[in-house]
Amino acid sequence: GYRPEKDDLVKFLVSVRLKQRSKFFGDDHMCGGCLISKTVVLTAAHCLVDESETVLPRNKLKVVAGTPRRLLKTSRTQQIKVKKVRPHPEFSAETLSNDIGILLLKSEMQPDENFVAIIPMAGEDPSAGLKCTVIGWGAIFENGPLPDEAVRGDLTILPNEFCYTLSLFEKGMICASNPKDFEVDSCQGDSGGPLICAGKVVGVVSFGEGCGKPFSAGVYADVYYYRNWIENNAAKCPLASW
Ligand code: 4AZ
Repeated sequence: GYRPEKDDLVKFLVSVRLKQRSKFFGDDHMCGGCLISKTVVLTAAHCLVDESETVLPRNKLKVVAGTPRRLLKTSRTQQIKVKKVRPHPEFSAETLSNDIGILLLKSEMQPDENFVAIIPMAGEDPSAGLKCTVIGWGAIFENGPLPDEAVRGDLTILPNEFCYTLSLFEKGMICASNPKDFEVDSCQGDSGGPLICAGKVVGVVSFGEGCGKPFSAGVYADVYYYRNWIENNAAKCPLASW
């Protein structure tokens, strides 16, 4: 990825964290996510279950917004506990199908012009060639360290004919890469974070054949494909317009 001077997209990114047992340790960044309303976080299902696909208890999780730096709490940082953990019920850790989920928060995040913003979801099927940006605190290269500052990378949505050449690719998924620089990619720790195209969340970081491999691509859950499940499961929490 690259690091622009001023990031206008980091306000859309939240950190889904695993709470530590001791107050002497910071909470661990586990996954990215984004706010689709003041109380609903969109993320990946694989962030919300353990190895045996058991849903994580809500009291083990929290969501941090307004934190462009992963390790630095500021006056803009908002941390909220989780009321409901809802991975897609048909998520499979084996095939990675339906890798999308939501967290309902115990109280509202307060949008703040520069640091915390709600993102509208895609209102149509993404087409090949669409220019997008992925953002997260994921590893800066395969098996590399997590950055302190969120990193973003510019990607292009690829045609389905190409995506189906990737292992495990199936309906409900989209794939994207940067054909000019294959090192620009999502990676471990970016999972659950948003793939943003024209100001809307189009994908959720899901998986890949490693990170940054030439002629490969990252795989994302297709937000528009799952729109009805998302709407039904965010019930009673009004969402930003489609
Ligand atoms: C991961 O391990 C991961 N290049 C996420 C995204 C990608 C690869 C790995 C896509 O969470």
